[in-house]
Amino acid sequence: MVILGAGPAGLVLGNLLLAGGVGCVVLERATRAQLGARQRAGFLAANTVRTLERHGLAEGLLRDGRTHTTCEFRTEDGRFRLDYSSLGRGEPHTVYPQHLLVGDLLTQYLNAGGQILFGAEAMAVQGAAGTRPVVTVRDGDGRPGRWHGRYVAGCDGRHGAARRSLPPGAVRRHRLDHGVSWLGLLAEAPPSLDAVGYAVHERGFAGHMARTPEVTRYYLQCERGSSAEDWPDDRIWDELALRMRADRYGPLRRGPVLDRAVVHLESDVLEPLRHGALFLAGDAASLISPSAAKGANLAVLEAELLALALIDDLRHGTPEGLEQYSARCLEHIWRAQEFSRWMVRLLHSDPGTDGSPPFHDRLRRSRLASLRTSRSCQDWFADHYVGV
Ligand code: RFL
Repeated sequence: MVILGAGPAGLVLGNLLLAGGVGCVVLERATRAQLGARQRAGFLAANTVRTLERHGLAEGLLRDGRTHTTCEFRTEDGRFRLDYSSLGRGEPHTVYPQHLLVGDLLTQYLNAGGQILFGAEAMAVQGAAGTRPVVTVRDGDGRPGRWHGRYVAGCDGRHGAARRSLPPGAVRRHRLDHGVSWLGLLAEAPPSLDAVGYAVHERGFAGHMARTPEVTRYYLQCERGSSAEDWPDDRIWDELALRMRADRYGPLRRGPVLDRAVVHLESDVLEPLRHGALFLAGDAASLISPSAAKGANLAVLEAELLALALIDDLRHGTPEGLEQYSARCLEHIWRAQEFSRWMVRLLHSDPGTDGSPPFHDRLRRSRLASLRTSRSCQDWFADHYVGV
């Protein structure tokens, strides 16, 4: 079994396959140091934590992760808080930075005797329609190589070799451009509030998410086409303070900006998530906007489904799980996509295609008002906000 990519999807899959007695190799383009330094997600759903716990992969996050229960909305109509852990199914998030999770998964994989090649870039998956697909690779010095397996798992993200190797017409790609860009940044500063902060302002959206006691992630909606260089530290902090209404609700705790990048909010879903012997999981299967923090959670869920199905097929000769893999994942993916789109429209005015921005803006305010006042809307929100 050949796994492309050592992100959350590839490493959960690798660990579960090893535990299930299926041999595999992980091919990872980055070096080990690069992998450990890539800070991305942080909010893990209760279901994700249970999944990792079930397979003995949650020791680090249970020890060092922090429970998170509340979000705060700051709008032109005032401020309100939702303790989502006491709404709906009543579940919290666990905040545990993705690079720490990836580090834990990697350590466990290696300790279990797992094989991984760093600096090995998969170039293409060939012969996926047959029973012995081949992955061509190039190592850090440009030397070519080839890996065979009964199956290949494409866990190498949206720009990986798995997607590129799909022949035209083999799968459909459904795509949505949300029409919004965010500057995502990590600041070496403690969180400024004990909640996820969502600020809706006439100058654009601003978001606040705790990562660790020393590091906080912020988002700032920015002009399409703007670049990270347009945003020096002072401009970032002044704009965050304005949009988060720091004068009214309390100052932000400032610090040096460690990392900044412009993210254009887009989503896509591939259908089906399989071409012959090639299976897709994580961002390679579906890209989801970061508005609802679902990407890493979906990656873990899909990796578990794929691992159990592969073990059933390869160890017990039962192929049904593999046949159902795509349909089962797509059900979760589309629900997450729907909620993520709803979040975008809660936090941004949809420019619309019908020339009536003020109408869409009133709809956004009305959505927020429902969330502020309606218990059933809050229960629905909590279930979708935390669940995958
Ligand atoms: P990854 O993590 O991108 O890992 C893919 C791995 O494949 C390697 N690779 C290759 N290896 C070999 N050959 C090739 N040709 C290769 N091409 C690529 C890469 O080096 C990499 O190591 O994909 P995976 O495993 O599917 O995991 C997906 C998640 O990383 C992603 O969905 C999340 O980070 C999304 N996301 C969030 N998700 C959450 O659940 N909660 C969050 O709070 C959250 N916050 C975020 C996020 C994504 C963000 N960005 C990057 C837009 C915040 C941000 C800013």
